[in-house]
Amino acid sequence: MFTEETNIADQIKDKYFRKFGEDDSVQPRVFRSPGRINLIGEHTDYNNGFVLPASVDKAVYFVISPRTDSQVILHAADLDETYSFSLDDLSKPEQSWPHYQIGIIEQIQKRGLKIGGFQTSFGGDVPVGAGLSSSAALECCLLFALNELFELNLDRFEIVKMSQKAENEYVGVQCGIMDQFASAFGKEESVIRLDCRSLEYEYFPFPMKDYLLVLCDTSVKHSLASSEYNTRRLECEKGVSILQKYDPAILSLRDTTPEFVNLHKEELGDVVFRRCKYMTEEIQRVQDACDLLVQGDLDSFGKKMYATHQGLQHEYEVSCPELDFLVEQTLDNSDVLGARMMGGGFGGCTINLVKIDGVDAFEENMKSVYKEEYGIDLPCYRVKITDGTEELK
Ligand code: GAF
Repeated sequence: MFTEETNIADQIKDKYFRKFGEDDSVQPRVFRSPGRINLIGEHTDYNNGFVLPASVDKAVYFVISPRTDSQVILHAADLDETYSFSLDDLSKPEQSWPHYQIGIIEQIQKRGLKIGGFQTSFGGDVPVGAGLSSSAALECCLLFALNELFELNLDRFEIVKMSQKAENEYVGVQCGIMDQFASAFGKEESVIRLDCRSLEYEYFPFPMKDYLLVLCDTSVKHSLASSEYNTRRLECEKGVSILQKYDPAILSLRDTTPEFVNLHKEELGDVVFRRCKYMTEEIQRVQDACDLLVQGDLDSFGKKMYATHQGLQHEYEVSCPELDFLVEQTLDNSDVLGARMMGGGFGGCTINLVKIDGVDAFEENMKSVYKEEYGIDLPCYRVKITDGTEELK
């Protein structure tokens, strides 16, 4: 992974020139797509609900040029590994890192769009496996770049949807649309309230003058992550199929309420009931949290973050001991307004809203207790909210 000591885009550009040589007639172009955080609204995207993500100052960069043949040369600059193939053969290689890029090319071809060969060095500083969605950043960045290079005329919505499809169909992860949307539509110092059904969105200012967002990275990823993710989706679908017998207008959990779910508790059964309860409450929580942001009431906003964690831990059951431990450690710290696990779960980061004056002490304490409990050095990332996918000129 690259560090911020020198400009990361320049570091990757250097690697590009070392790999492909300098050609004065064609200057490579440079694109950036950020990783994302999510303030509130977890697992709600595939239930057609609301989410509140933002894109951050940890990003993926592609340094890229078209070629005159139909070869694609992908150079993973941080691993210094290369994978080459022809646009006529999109078969899946054994190593997994090229799957995201090939998935994007497959989507382009499925839409009947034409691109030529290209060569690229790519990399960045989004920590992999930490729940900041480096995969969505990779997908959006490459598709955005190819859209510019080959004049495909795709708008940002199409870029988001095709990137999600690449992940669903080629990579094989049944993710929702939040991560790709946040990476493509991010805006400096703003969080995005996204309606995952209509893709209508609104920016809410989230200036970080007095507070910082700090991610504490458990550095674990339990193997349950992807199988349990798919199971949660099925459990939600099961809930919908039961509830719509009583109200045919319920097409997803977005369309119902905690009260209605409660009325059918027995028929839903313990597990599906708890999934539906969490989901309907969380979708409402996003709306309430946005009202609190408008009122400038960050104390109450932070309490909502804790409520989300409770729901994810006990009702949706996607947390893990390391995440619960980190959230618990913040409860007596008056500098922390809110904390919760972030992303799909079973590892990755907690997100913490911390008073700026207390951040150093907060990090010091978290690192020390985590080391004592798990023997692991706890990476902490202070993230800033930045613009989404763009070309760097
Ligand atoms: C992962 C998925 F990719 C997202 O679509 C979303 O469901 C998230 O988990 C949970 O909110 O990041």
